[in-house]
Amino acid sequence: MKTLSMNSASVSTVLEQLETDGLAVVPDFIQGETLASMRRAFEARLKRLRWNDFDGYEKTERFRHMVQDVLLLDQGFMDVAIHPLIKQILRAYLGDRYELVEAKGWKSIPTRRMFHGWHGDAWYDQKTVSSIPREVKLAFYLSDVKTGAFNYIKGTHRKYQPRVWRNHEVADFPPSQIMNVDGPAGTVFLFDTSGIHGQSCPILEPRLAVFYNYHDPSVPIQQEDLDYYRYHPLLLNAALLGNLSPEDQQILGFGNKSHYIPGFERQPKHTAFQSLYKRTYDLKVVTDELGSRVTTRLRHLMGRKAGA
Ligand SMILES: O=C(O)CCC(=O)C(=O)O
Ligand SMILES: [Fe+2]
Repeated sequence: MKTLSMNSASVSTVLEQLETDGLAVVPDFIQGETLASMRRAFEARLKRLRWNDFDGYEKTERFRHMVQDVLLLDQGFMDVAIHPLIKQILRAYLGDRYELVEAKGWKSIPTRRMFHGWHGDAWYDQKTVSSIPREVKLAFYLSDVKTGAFNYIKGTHRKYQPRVWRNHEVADFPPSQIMNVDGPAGTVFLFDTSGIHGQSCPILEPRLAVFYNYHDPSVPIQQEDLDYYRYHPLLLNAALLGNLSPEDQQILGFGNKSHYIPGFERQPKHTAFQSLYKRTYDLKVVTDELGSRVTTRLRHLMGRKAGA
């Protein structure tokens, strides 16, 4: 594929960096019309909050507008997720049983506030799993990133159970160990999520970034992610699923019901606000309908008068 580029020589470099540093960057991986089309589709979702019959972003925190299920959006999102060289890297690092378990992105809103500090990603049930199971995120930027870049402390992967790290703890690592992944739109990076990482601060311009999450779905998930149905089976777009190999189907979780919760209902939140909103909107639907009936009647009457 012309507009997704990585040569096979760099596969071994990426793997080596992933093993030793926990992070590897592939500059200019997504280019040209593929990149432009992905960005257009992503920005269309960022135009408004998801509501009623409008797709859009979710807002559950102040400085991020979340776009869920990006594999629905454009062929490029699918092609990156199961690119042959990416699969080669993931298979070597994660083993044969990995799947893509989450594909979402967001716009970070400019701020000087460190709203999402240093951490290793918590995802598995630490009460029953004592090892550190492997998980890789593949991330890419859809905007040029100069500030608010992804930061990673090299070599901290596979050492600590994932948790939030305080700034004073991170200050103990030499600054030379901190990788600042800035770069133009289309930059791809892969990281072992157990390493210490976070978005740097300040963020001076909006940042568009997408994160794909790959791990073995048979590893027990922590309770809060089960409650939220975070790793729901991927939502896919039939138009974008041509030519999938059996391996691709496995990576996308075809037929795997292990994370499927029939009839799932998320614990409701903001219920008073929602009911006020619903009643106001119900009223609007009724007044709109009455208004259009009155207009039709008036037009009818005027027509009769003009004809009389
Ligand atoms: O937004 C960022 O740069 C950090 C994201 C992050 O921590 C993650 O996806 O695990
Ligand atoms: Fe993270």
